[in-house]
Amino acid sequence: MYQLYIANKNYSSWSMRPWLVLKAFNISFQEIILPFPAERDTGSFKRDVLSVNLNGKVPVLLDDGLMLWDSLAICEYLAEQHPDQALWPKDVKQRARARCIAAEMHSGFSGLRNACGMNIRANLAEVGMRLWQENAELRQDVARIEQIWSERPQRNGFLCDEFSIADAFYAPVVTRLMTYVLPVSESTQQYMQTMLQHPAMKAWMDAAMQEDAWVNYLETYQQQQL
Ligand SMILES: N[C@@H](CCC(=O)N[C@@H](CS)C(=O)NCC(=O)O)C(=O)O
Repeated sequence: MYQLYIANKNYSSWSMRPWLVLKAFNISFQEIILPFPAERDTGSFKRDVLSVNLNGKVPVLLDDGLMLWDSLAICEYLAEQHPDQALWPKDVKQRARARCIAAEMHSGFSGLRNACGMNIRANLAEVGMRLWQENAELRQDVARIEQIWSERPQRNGFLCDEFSIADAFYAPVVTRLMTYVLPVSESTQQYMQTMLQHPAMKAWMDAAMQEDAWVNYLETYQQQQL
């Protein structure tokens, strides 16, 4: 059986992507959570990840002696291992679009990623309002994401018709738009609702809300309430 190593569901956006793909397509796997430490460079997180992956990061997928350490490569591998299922869209044009869309996320949007770290539990509306006024790179990234999302086919509401790896790649953006309450269009809000109703997305978000671990170095905008 596949083993997927991930970190906290509240904070780990790269972990979220392959986890959603496995769940959404009912592929059985064992989930191994390696929680981030409360303070940077403490605890056993680094040592535990390094024991499976010398790159020192999650997600990691293990399959029968094979170790994969990159979220997009993991999803590509899963798509190849499960050709009967449409992890990438079956339609060749939608599949090509889905790959472009996922690749753009995988290699870009650092303005959004750096300013608005994933933090599903948090409500950072005031921070979001300030960042929106001050940070042009953030506004540009969100505008580009909204453009990509607005080009989705209307039939099923997902980015390339049915739920695919492309949607999994943008799932952490959905949570960030909620956490920071960034001003987005009605069409964007509709896509967010479509995603939030997906059972795999719900399962991840519910689990994230249950977590209580506080990772200080990922809480850029909040003080821990003791
Ligand atoms: N390009 C990698 C990024 C992986 C990554 O940055 N993972 C973060 C967690 S979301 C991590 O493990 N950070 C721990 C660290 O840098 O010490 C991927 O796509 O999987």
